[in-house]
Formats: sequence, C-alpha cells, structure tokens
Amino acid sequence: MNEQKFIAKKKFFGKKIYSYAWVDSTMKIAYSLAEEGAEEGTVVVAEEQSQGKGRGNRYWFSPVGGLWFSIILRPQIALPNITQLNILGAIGIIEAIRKDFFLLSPQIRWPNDVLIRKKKVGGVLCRAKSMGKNVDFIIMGIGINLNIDEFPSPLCFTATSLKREIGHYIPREVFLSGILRELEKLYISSKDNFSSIIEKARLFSSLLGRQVRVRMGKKEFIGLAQDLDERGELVIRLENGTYKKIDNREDFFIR
Ligand code: BT5
Repeated sequence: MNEQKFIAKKKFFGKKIYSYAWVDSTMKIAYSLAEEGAEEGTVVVAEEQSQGKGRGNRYWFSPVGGLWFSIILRPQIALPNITQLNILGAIGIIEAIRKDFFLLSPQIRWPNDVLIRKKKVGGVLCRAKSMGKNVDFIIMGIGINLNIDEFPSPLCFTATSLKREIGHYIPREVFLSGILRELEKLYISSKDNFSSIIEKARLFSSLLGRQVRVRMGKKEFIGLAQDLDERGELVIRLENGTYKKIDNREDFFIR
C-alpha cells in the first residue's frame, strides 16, 4: 500500500511531511507540490524510490532502509546559488551524523557528497525553478544510506551506510527529525551569513589540500584543491601556478 500520510508538526522544516511507502522520486513529488504553492519547509519522504536521481540525471540507489527526502525551499535570492545550497545540505547531513554518532568523522566531498572513511554515505541534489531572474523555488533532495546492509556492484566499493559504520539499526523517523532540525538551523543562519557554513565546509572537507582532477565537458585539468570562496566555489591552484574557480556544474573527480 502506498498510502499518503500527512503529519503536522510545529517546526518550520517538516511542519508538513508527506510520507510515502514508495515513489519514483521524491524530487518529482516535491516539485509538483511546490508548483501548486506548497509552503517553504514542506518535506516529501519515501521508504523506497524506483527512479532516485543524482546530479546530471545519474542513478541514485534508493531501496528500503535508506532515508530519501526532498524539502521545498523558497529563498529570497535573485539567482539560485545552487552550489551554496548543496554545501548547506551536505553540512546538514554531517551535523546530524556528528550529533548522534560522535565517533564517526563524516566529511564533505565538495560540493554535495558526504563520506565516511572515504565511502559515500549520503548525497544532495538541488533543483531550481526560476521565474525570469528570480528563483520561484528550490527543491533540496537528500539521500542518506541509513540501514542499508548490501550495495550492488559497483556501489559496494564506493558506498557505505550508517548502520554498517556504527553496527546497529537507526530509526528513520528519529534521524529525519534530527536532520531537519540541523538543516533548518543552517538555512536560517545562512540568510544573513553564509560564511559560517563555508567555515564548516572547510573544516570537514575531504578535498582541501589534495590534488584533484576536474573535468569540464571534454576539458580536464589537474590542480591542488586550495580553498572554498565565500560563494562556495572551489578554488583550484593549477600546475602552472594560476587559480581557477569551479562551481558544481562540473563533473568532479579525485585522482
Ligand atoms: C548525489 O548525486 O549524490 C545526489 C543524491 C540525491 C539523492 C536524493 S534521495 C531523495 C531525493 N530524490 C531523488 O530522486 N534524489 C534525491 P551525484 O553526486 O550525482 O551522485 C550520484 C552517484 O552516486 C551515482 O552515479 C553513483 O555512482 C553513486 N550512488 C548512487 N546511489 C548511491 C547510494 N545510495 N549511495 C552511495 N552512492 C550512490
């Protein structure tokens, strides 16, 4: 049964939660709700997704056991700074993990991956709808491998779950309300001041100080991941000594 539950809470993020047993993608449902005028902070969560999406339409493995949800955001900004929101989402995942499981050391692989011991435990996907120069809404999708025991190849080499890292089951609703609290705090504070989020992204970065290989279309270059600028773009020091900033439109690889 794919019954739609409607849970009302007092908070801003997750004040309204639409919860499904299965969906194609929570992104699609949240997008339709946003178009119909759903308020900021509305959440769509599913136990399972048949067509979970990553960036660039990549596949997102979303079986029962994970935490898959999307939040409707209506930021008052002229242009969607998706890089910043990706970083905010990843830091929200990191803060929620650190709060509940202080022995784990999650890291952000700029701009949207969360890793534990170099394996991906979660990811963020932001989609914007613009009206002319203004953002109408943004859907922030968050995927966290909560209680997944096995991953198919090739994910079994690159992915992990929180259950595998800590060795026990984690209740989904409890983790969801914790991460919504963290995301809400970050989102509210980011309106006045994004620099504290950038500071956290620097602190928890898996890339800074490392040599990276970046692919932009057919071009590829190698350099040192030097810093994140105030807009959340990654500053790379190229082999010839010049600097290049990249945003999250590029495909990104670590050598
Ligand atoms: C992401 O994309 O990491 C964004 C993931 C967002 C998923 C959420 S779930 C709720 C909402 N609804 C959706 O349909 N999507 C969002 P990207 O950086 O492009 O990473 C995609 C790559 O990660 C894939 O090409 C695989 O290599 C790998 N991957 C796929 N599923 C994975 C999983 N469950 N755990 C770890 N890695 C995975």
